[in-house]
Amino acid sequence: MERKRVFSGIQPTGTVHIGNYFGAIKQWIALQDDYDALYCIVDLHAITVPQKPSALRQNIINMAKWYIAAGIDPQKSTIFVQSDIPAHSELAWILNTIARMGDMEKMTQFKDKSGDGRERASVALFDYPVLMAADILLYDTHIVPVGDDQVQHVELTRTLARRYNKRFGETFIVPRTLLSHGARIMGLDNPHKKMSKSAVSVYNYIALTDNAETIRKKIKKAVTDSGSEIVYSDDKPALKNLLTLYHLATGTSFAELEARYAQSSYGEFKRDLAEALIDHIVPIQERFSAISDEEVHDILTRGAARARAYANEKMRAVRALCGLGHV
Ligand code: ATP
Ligand code: LTN
Repeated sequence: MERKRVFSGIQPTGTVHIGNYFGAIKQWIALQDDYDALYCIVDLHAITVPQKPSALRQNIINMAKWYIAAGIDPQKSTIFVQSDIPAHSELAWILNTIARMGDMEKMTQFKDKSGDGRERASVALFDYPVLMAADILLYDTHIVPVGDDQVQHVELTRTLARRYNKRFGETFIVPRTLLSHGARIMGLDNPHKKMSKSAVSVYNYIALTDNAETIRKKIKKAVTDSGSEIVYSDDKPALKNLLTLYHLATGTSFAELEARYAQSSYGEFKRDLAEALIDHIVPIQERFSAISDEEVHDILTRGAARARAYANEKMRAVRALCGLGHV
């Protein structure tokens, strides 16, 4: 029997942080054994805000290296670059014709990202979720593992799939979201907002490129809650976030961590947390440095060939159902 498909992607926009890693990449690794996994580097999404072309190119290569260094195995999974497959843009255009302004105006990420600059935001930033729907639907994806900020986009994808199927005939699989335990890692400087690569302060996140000294410094500076008890509770959002990171880096349960640190100060707890993160991240950094650009180019070329074959076939069916073209 054919394996079900998983699809996910990250924008090659510079910093990869532990929110991206624990919220997305880490669960991709677990899925690649049981699913036909496609992991994309979504450069067309990245240009919805201005990018420096030379930096974008480098970020694409680096993102592929992070995928591999973290444990995505190119023998098991298809790793590829979105813009290598023009069908993503073509399907996005077709889906634009069935997406409604009312659907799009509900999208909170656009509101967050455009903020006060709505009038100056690109049309592409507004349309971003439709391109994401195209990414997913093009490959008959069953499962989309993402952090919780993307759930609304997968919901839109489901709406568009159903609407298209109803209007033109059964074509797309209606996918579902898969959330991880690290689905929402919060900023170290503000536990009420998600950790983000577009944060103003570097003390918001721990990047996968941060060295041990930087990680120690950032964890030391991380905000904590009032009181001194180390407990996992909703009314202690900062500690909850730090305990989540500790759990994700080591696999130790919250109950065990609470017991271990029952008599400890925040300082001691943070020192151990920093070391746990360093132990987890340093081996990934070592693997990153060992991968050459040539190796990555080969992997991305092979990935694109596989993705293209599937995408082209799907687009032939889509065009025919819509009545596009002349043959
Ligand atoms: P930005 O914050 O600038 O929007 P980003 O850090 O969210 O960027 P993306 O490329 O948009 O980066 O996200 C890649 C993946 O990482 C997505 O699946 C997203 O849900 C996940 N992710 C991002 N931030 C977090 C976070 N703080 N916690 C958990 N998952 C996250
Ligand atoms: N919007 C996502 C990235 C993304 C994606 C996708 C994730 C683009 N296309 C398809 C899953 C499936 C984000 O991380 N901000």
